[in-house]
Amino acid sequence: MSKPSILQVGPYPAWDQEPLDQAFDVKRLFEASDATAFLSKHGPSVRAIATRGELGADADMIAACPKLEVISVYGVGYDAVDLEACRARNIRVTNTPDVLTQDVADLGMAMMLCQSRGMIGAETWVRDGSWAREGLYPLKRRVFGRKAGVLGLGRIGFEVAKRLTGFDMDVAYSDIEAKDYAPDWTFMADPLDLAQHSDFLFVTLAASEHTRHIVNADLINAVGPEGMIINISRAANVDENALIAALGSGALGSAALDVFEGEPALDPRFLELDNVLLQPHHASGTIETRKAMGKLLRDNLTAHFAGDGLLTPVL
Ligand code: 8YV
Repeated sequence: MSKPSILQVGPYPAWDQEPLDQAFDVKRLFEASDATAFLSKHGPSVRAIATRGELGADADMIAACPKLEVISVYGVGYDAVDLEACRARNIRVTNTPDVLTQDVADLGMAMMLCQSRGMIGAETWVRDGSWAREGLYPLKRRVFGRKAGVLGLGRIGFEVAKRLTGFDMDVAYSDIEAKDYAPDWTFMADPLDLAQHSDFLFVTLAASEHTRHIVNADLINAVGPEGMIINISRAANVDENALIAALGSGALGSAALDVFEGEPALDPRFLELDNVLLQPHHASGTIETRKAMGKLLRDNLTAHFAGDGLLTPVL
């Protein structure tokens, strides 16, 4: 039997590429110099799309694949997949939840600690001889015992809140409704109340058109000049213009960001700011998690073509 044709939107590590190539007839869109011509040529035979969280699959890509049955996302976020186009054609969608939760929460903690304690500057202080020349590194703000807010108490937000409890923090969260699995944390229905409460505001919401710019100028200003916003979700959840303005004026103390509008390009104004920690969208980027994500992506495709139920369906 011939192997099903799949469209691969972005690269994967070699340990994923090899088994993918063995199981499927893989059409590598990311290697094409002319994506439109590539899609016109190969789209008609494609039965599945293998993509990544931040790359997704837009309406044009889906339309170019008339025999498309399933989209498998390497990532928990599927906001970049046009779900309406999928629903209209009964195309299944899968993602890779759970396997990445702990690592994403860990990076959130690392970003908070790194930025609050000025670790990047401290490293430079040692390397460039400032320590020997000028003495003690400037004092920074503590983390433990302060107030934290988690905006979106899903899988990742829950693990973030759990870790914050370990820092003896006063933890509150905001979500559509209070969660019965979070009895120890204060529920605040209004994200603005959460921002006012927070020295550290974690953005852990699954992105959708409903959450776009939910972290707006009012929320950012409510976190305030002593506060920090940590975004490990999607850039679209935060109004970047308002964020850059508040970081520039000091209305917001600092930020730590793993995601950017238009990434991997980013607004050059971020590079001018010394109160923001910039990370290259790698919260799930450990060898262990990426291997698990790759396996789950393939297992979903295999299950689909075997006629079994999808392991982690979105649609
Ligand atoms: C990316 C992500 O998929 O899980 C998500 O939603 O955005 C990430 O895990 C990862 O960076 C690989 O591209």
